[in-house]
Amino acid sequence: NVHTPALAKAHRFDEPTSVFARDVIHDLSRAPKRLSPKYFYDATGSELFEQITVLPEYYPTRTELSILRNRSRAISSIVPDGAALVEFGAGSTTKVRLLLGECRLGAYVPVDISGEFLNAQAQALRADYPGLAIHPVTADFTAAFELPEAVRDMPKVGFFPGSTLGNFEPGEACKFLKSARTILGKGARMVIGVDLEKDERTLYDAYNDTAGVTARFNLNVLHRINRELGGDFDVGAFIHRAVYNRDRHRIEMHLISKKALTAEVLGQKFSFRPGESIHTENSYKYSIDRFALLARVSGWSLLQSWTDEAGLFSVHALEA
Ligand code: AVI
Repeated sequence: NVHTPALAKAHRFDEPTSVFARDVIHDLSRAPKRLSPKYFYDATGSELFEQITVLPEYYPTRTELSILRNRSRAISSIVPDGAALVEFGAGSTTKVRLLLGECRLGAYVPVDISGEFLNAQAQALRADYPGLAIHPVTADFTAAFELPEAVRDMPKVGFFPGSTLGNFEPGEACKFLKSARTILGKGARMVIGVDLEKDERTLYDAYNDTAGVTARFNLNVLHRINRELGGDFDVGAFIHRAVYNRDRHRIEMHLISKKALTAEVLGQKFSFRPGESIHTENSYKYSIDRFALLARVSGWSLLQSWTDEAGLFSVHALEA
């Protein structure tokens, strides 16, 4: 499992099947080169992402929080009494806490690949909401997983804030929404946060902050390869580039090699031309209509959408 710190700690290069190693070798062997954005989030990357969420230029987190806060009653009204709220990729409990006051939940089911973090968060939530049944599930939420037996007969509501859906390719986003529908079952509902398409300047600035945190976040994936896979990337020879691709409705993040160089990872050599890119992330931006279409082809219908006044971000209620 790629999130298992054991790989990082032990530097076990004898694990050719480790998913991280396999993906890195495979993705750097492609033309053009790429790396999956899921590998941003080791301990350092997760900390850098936390810093991104409070940057003045990075509007998504604070805007989504404002929508959840200002519309908590309306949003919670789609959650039936006694429902199990299943949060996909429950990082921190900040967002769900905004809804808990307004819902009479049967249970809260946070699902995350990192069991340790999940259990710590659940513990803190239990202290603040002693009456709430919390059933954490350690699983990769993008794949099929079983809901706990205790919530089997409860109505289900999925919760997927953070616009993480935007980091999925459209096909993957559809696959995830279909899989969520299967996991949650017939008649389920879902509350999902989605970043909206907007003027290019705002988008550009959000991924090119003046403090350089996003650059460090992007470059950290090379440090991670060096740390965990014994790579020898000259990280200082790469620069962060984030551009908006209007035709494809997405911010693209790249790491650009400033010069001709070679990096070795697990005995494999990768050569870079000056200016060559590793494509590290896409962050898709939706219009309400394009999101409604994606939801529809994925087996959901759009019940309602909420946005902030400036129309920067959206929160949607879906029904299976
Ligand atoms: C987690 N995800 C929604 C962020 C985004 O905006 O796509 C990741 C991120 N990448 C650069 N800055 C933030």
